[in-house]
Amino acid sequence: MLTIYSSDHRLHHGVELKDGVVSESFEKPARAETVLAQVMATGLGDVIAPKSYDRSAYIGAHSERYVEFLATAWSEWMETGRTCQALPLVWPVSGLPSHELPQFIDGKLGFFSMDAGSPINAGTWGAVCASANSALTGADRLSTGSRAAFALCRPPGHHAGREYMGGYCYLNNAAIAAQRCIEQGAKRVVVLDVDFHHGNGTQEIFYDRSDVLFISLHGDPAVSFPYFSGYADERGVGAGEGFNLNLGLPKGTAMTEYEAALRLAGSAIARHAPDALVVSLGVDTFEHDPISHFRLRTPDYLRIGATIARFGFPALFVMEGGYMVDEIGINAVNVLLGFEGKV
Ligand code: OKP
Ligand code: ZN
Repeated sequence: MLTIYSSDHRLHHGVELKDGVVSESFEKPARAETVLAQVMATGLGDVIAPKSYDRSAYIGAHSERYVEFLATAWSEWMETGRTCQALPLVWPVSGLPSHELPQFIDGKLGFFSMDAGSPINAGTWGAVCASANSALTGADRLSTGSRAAFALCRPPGHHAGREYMGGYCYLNNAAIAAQRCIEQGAKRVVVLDVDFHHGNGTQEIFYDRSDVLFISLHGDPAVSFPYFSGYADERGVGAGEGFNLNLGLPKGTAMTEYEAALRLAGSAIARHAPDALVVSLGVDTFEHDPISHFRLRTPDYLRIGATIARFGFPALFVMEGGYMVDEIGINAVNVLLGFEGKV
């Protein structure tokens, strides 16, 4: 299986507000390096750099003004004389009267975000574009007949909505890839999200559409980030009604229950009969992940990959989360090896 990877991900090295202190984010460069090292060590296949794409390739999944904000946020932040990373600290929650776009950067940061988990620094936009371009390059491989590809994206994307960043995400790589598949002629696409966290951004982007079915297996939002999205009664709206499937799972979920949910996803995928399957591949479902609470083990990821292969559709795997740096490589690549039948 071909891997698409750019070392430009290193340009982005974020901070995180944890326990009242700003420290290094769990979402750090070593994550992608570890996955790449495992791709090489197992001989998964060739590794290529992403092609470059015009900013317009991100529009469709995102709004133009949001992409413009991401591209210019750091320079606007610097103009105010600050050199620390830019973090939002105020949000237009439903009780506040104005939902107009502010003119000042601190207001814009809150307007275009869901939380303070997506800091912006000098290298963020470069890394974000390389990440999205990796997913786009993978989508184009599928459109030209490949059976599978792996976009080793960093930063991740599935929490990013049409007009907001959050949860370490900026551009929604999987949604951008799914949209690209449609634009290149796919009639129907499925985005299957196996990251521990609900892919609220991907859900939002395709919520009113019937061409892209979104399915997510994730920790019950009553007790898991992102808390305000991911319930079973979110089934889509208008033409998209019935084309959104949330499979929330309880704390401590292990492979037996996980596989049952994956089989349910499989039936929904078969009914949709997609031309392409985009897999939001997070491995924060791992038993030792520091920010999640499922109990999947390293060999389980081989079975997840084999199960996805049996669905029988061309698949683009897009890297999302996974924070136990030592095992993230083995676990992510196990899914790909399982898919290839190299078990
Ligand atoms: C991104 B992805 C941890 C707080 C959680 C956000 C988690 C984002 C996960 N102290 N903050 O879905 O893996
Ligand atoms: Zn996650």
